[in-house]
Amino acid sequence: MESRSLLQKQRLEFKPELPSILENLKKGTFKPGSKQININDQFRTIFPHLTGNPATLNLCSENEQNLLPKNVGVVFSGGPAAGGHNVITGLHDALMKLNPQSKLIGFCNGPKGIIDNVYVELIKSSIEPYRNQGGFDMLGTGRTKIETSEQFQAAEKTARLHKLDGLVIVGGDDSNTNAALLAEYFKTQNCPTTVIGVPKTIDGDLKSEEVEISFGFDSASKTYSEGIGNLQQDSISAKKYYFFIKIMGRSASHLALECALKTHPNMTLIGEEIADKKLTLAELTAQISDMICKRADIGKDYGVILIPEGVIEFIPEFKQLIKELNSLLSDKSHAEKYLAAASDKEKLDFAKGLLSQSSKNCLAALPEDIQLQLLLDRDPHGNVQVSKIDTERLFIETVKRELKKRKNEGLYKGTFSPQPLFFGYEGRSCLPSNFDSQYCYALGYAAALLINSSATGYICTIANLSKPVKEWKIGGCNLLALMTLETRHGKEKPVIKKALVELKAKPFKEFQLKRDSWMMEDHYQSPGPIQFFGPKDLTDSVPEILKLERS
Ligand code: FBP
Repeated sequence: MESRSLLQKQRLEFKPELPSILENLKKGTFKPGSKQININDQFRTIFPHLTGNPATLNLCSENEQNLLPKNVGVVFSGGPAAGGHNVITGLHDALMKLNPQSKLIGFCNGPKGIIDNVYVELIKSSIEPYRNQGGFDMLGTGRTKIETSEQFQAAEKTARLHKLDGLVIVGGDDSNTNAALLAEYFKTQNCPTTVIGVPKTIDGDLKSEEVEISFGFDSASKTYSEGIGNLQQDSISAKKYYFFIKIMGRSASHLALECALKTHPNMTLIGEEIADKKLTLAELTAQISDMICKRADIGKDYGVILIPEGVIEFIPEFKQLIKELNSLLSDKSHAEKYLAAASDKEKLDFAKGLLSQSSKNCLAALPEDIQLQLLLDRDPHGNVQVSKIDTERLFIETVKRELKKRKNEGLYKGTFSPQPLFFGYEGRSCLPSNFDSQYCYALGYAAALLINSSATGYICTIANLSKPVKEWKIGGCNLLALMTLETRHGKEKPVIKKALVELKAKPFKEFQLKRDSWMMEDHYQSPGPIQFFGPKDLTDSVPEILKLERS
């Protein structure tokens, strides 16, 4: 076994609790739920087989059945998220309970492993060292998108070679879009492999009425909140720094909102609210500066500000700029010329030459390194790589300029010492919280049962997550129920709709109610590290947004 700390060894012994419905697996049967889905007509042409399937499936307990062994493949896709290993241990344990002759193989380093048929057989001894452990290192992960006809053919070849009854794709919105396309393709080719998705992403943006939350969100938000709580204590003790903390989470601000509800910082920007109010960079800078000035007036030259990493995509002038840059970089001939430019300066000049005047002005007003970060290559799904844009430094720069101006006008008398921080990757592979360990273990069982019932093009769902584990309900949701049409790389594509922060929903309302008092009065809370031992309300706590949404 690879090296494990004392705590990691203790975690190997943790036994995730199982929902009551999973106690006798052989009795488990899926029945169609009553929900209807409105399917976009264009989807009927793209997904002729999946459109006919029920929108939801619910696990019920019926007569015990004798089940045939299954060959199942599993792959991690996209960024790591705590709990992924338990999806595999759950899948393995459930398959063995259903029929010990079943076989599980894991494809390595993401979807590329399926295309290139790079795999490992997952047997009891190979999965044991990963129970309740963080990361995706059992298999590795990657962001390759299965999109060309050669890649689809290669995936089919691999599925047939291993006589796979089912393939489980553990991924976020883009990876589950891929799962739907693959499920449809296999059906078209009469390939018997069914495809099942598992909702993974720390971002929390893969959710719907049926998918209550994605796994990894709880552990990531707890990890960041520990750090935020510590910085707040530092801030109120040393009384000299403003911490500008960028919080990972791609476009959606769920993680920043969750951390704010857990820790009560002085200010938290919410991208979705910025878009709704059409707030410009200048207006946001003024808001932050106003708070700093008011706090300085009562002798407070310190504080904590949370900035969601995707905020830049919601500021109107940047939204337009990014749209123009995306279409510019998706044009093959432009992209080639851009890549051929010898220096960063030439790259910038080339891009500026193709932008509208307003976008050119917006880009030119930024520090040069941030200009270049905006021009970075898109990820394979066409997303701007927001984790690589130093938004926290951008705000520090604009606020610094504004405070200098106010000081010259006699409107600000404080001292401004900012510290930029980024909480990101450290939250993706931490030891999973009890919530994520148990949720993922149950998701693995759900995937095994869906494959056993030959369902395809479904994402595993678990309902009642804010209730005790025993009361969780297992199901599947037709991936088409989560899809919409979006422009990617300049073309309309079916994609899973990113779930953004709902400004009318309870979590944001709760934050809105409290934030004014947090701004001036320092109601800092330190949630501390993820707890694995002790009272259940500490060890088994669920995300605040889940509690508020589902109560
Ligand atoms: P997934 O959507 O694949 O789960 O990844 C989420 C995420 O961690 C985002 O929060 C972040 O913006 C991005 O991945 C970073 O990607 P990379 O690992 O390629 O730097």
